[in-house]
Amino acid sequence: MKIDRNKKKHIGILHKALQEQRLSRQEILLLLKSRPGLETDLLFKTARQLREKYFDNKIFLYGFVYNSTHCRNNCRFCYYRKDNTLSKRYSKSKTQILDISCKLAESGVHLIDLTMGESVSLTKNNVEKVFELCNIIVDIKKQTHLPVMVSPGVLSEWALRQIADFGADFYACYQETHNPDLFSRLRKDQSFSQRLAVKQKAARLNLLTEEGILCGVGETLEDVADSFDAIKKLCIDQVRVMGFVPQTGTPMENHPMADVKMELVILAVLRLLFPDRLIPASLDVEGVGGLEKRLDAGANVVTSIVPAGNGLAGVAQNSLDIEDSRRTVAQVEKILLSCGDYEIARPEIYKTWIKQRKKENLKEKIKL
Ligand code: SAM
Ligand code: MD0
Ligand code: SF4
Repeated sequence: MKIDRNKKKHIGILHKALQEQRLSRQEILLLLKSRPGLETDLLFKTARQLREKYFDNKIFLYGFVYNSTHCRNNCRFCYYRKDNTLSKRYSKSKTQILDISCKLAESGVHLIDLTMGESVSLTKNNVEKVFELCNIIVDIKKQTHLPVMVSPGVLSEWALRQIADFGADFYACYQETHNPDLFSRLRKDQSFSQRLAVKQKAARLNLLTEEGILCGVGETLEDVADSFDAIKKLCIDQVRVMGFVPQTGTPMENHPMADVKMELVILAVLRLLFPDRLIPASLDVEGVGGLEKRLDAGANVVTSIVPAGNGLAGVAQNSLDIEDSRRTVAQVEKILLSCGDYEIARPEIYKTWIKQRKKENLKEKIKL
């Protein structure tokens, strides 16, 4: 019977993935079409098995510091786009950033993610502003003894070199889609090729890199498969998918929220294709209520942990679960315990992973 043949095919592909054999484009597309029920159950199970192979049951936690919500760009999906008069703008001082980072470190996160709207002065190589950021990176590292990720948007090679030299560990910059047409609709007036190339440049400077897919914004499954190919070529260390959340005051405010089931399927396929890389479960899409399902689909990092009482915003969910202290290590730990199988990793485990990846990248990325 046809149904049985499809089921057999599906199981066969998952078996191949578990053995870490290369999957064809057709096989990947079939996985992306997994139907809810048995097919997604098996897909998620395979993703968990691969995660366990490389990370055991250990979960990493990232503290999120959205230090400036001013932005020069007009991404159609984003609450902080320049033209959105409804979005609250703030810029935290160095003292505030350090204070928040220390609180996050004390609470038990493994990394501090310093994120900001794309600033005109940073992109234009304003030396003073670039070194201001570099000094913040140095001081966060000195005071928290934690690795630092920076998410400042597209930077010049010179600015990237400075942040690398001053000790940043990770550079995050999400393409959202690897379909240039869709990109130009989403990130209007921004260069597709520059945004892609900046990750390669960062990698050559031995920064670890994060790439991301935004789903539910009009992409096809072929586009998602293209993203997987592009990510493979980039040698990415952390890879994410986030479901689109409509934002008031933006051109996409009436566009429906992404289908969470699809986000989970993409997340699981990412785990199959990048089994030894970091894959976030972001609290910035459905808050803490969405954590368990993302871990069940193969994620191994909880991102967007935000301390209350500091006037900090999230990106896709600017306030959800923040001021009621739910995006905290304590809450996340409770959820991990209630799920049964997970454990927060000891800080050394994360640091060792980072060190090891940097070493491997030195070899791999020389070829880029
Ligand atoms: N301004 C920098 C940039 O754009 O690279 C740093 C901010 S970056 C972390 C913001 C990311 O959050 C976007 O790249 C996108 O993937 C995600 N995001 C923004 N708005 C979103 C929305 N409405 N729904 C889901 N994800 C969103
Ligand atoms: C997150 N809100 O992890 C953050 C953000 C930026 N590096 C990450 C999108 O969900
Ligand atoms: Fe600015 Fe980043 Fe939002 Fe785009 S996604 S509008 S660059 S903050």
